[in-house]
Amino acid sequence: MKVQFLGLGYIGLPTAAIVAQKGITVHGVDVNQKVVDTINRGEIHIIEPGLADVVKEGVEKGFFEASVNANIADVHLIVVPTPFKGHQEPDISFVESATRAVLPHLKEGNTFIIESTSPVGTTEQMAKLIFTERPELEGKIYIAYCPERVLPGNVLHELIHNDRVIGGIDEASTEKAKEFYQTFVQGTLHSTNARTAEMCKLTENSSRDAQIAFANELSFICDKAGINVWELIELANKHPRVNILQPGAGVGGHCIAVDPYFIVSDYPRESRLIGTAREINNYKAFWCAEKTKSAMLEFQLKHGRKPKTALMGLAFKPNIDDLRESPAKYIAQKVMQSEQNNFLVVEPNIEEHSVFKLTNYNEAYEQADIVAFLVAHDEFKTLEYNEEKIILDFAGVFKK
Ligand code: SAJ
Repeated sequence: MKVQFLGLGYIGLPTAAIVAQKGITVHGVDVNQKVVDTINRGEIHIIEPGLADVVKEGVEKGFFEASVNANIADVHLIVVPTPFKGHQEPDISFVESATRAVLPHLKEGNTFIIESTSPVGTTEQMAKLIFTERPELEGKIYIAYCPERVLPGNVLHELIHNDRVIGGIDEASTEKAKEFYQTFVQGTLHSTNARTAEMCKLTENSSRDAQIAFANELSFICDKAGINVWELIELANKHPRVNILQPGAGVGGHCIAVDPYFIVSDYPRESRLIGTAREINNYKAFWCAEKTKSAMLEFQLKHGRKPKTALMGLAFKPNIDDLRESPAKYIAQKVMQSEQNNFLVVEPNIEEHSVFKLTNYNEAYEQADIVAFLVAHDEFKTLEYNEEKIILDFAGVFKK
């Protein structure tokens, strides 16, 4: 069996490497020549624990090679990004161009699988495209959708152990796609149709977004009501059927803050809760920035000098070095626009940053008058609560 991956990013590359580890021949395709060259040297261009070794092994043993051109294979996987265009509308043009790249190489008996997060109907749309361009293949190839659902930082483990939802355009396609995933997945493979599988991925992340929005809404209410939101949630969660998530500085990353819009843009009237959750979580970051600015102003009025403000954390969630789509970074940028000089920016998971001058977290905590915790990194939890400082604990660092 030969397997071809189109897209060698955060999901495509680890999946390709794991398949190659099984002794299956893998051809990886990426539009970026640099990415292709890096992989062919047995190196990687992204950060993910353990990945470097698996890629190196696959390349050295000759099971994994990359190229900018698509080729013939038995199984073709589309694992490219689906960004936004215009006003938060999903852009499936990468999925389409990857499909077009595979088109001339498709043969009878091939399996074509889309993993990219996609709006409902994308797989059927790509099937239509394939059968319009290659009508002789109608009924002779297998087409399915199977979303990835791995957590960044734990990708290698989750790719193998998580359950997968697999939806074909017909039952034969579902079965064929399952055969492929059986080669490396130890979790259960659940069968459905393509539209349900597409919606399932969007539902998983929208559900998490809505639950975080509930926690963030509680944080607004508790701030006004003079209640410690962390204590409140802990107590409410003592109920056997209540499980509230944690408020924070907002929702970041490339999935949870993005995927709900794939539903909202296609079904705006039906998805009011999902859309409102997005608004609440976006507003949370703005609210944290405003709270920090007010604290700085109050300090200046009271003490007759500008405060030193520590901004603790820039990553999009605790204990990672990923700053993309990070609410903490947005807050830091927003707060620092209004004032000059008196900031200490902290991110213990990165060495340096092109825009922010970084300070060690202990030093920043010691020197600052105002300390805004934007991410609950483990390092911050080792700090003693200091009554003399103005502490804005947006991330629950000091929750009991
Ligand atoms: N967050 C909170 N409060 C919480 C939990 C998270 O504010 O109680 C925030 C985080 O700080 C972060 C954001 O939400 O800013 C997202 O973090 P996350 O850990 O919930 O998720 P991601 O984006 O790292 O990965 C998610 C996962 N989806 C779910 O847990 C439903 C992952 O399994 C998916 O594979 C991934 O999205 C994806 O690729 O879609």
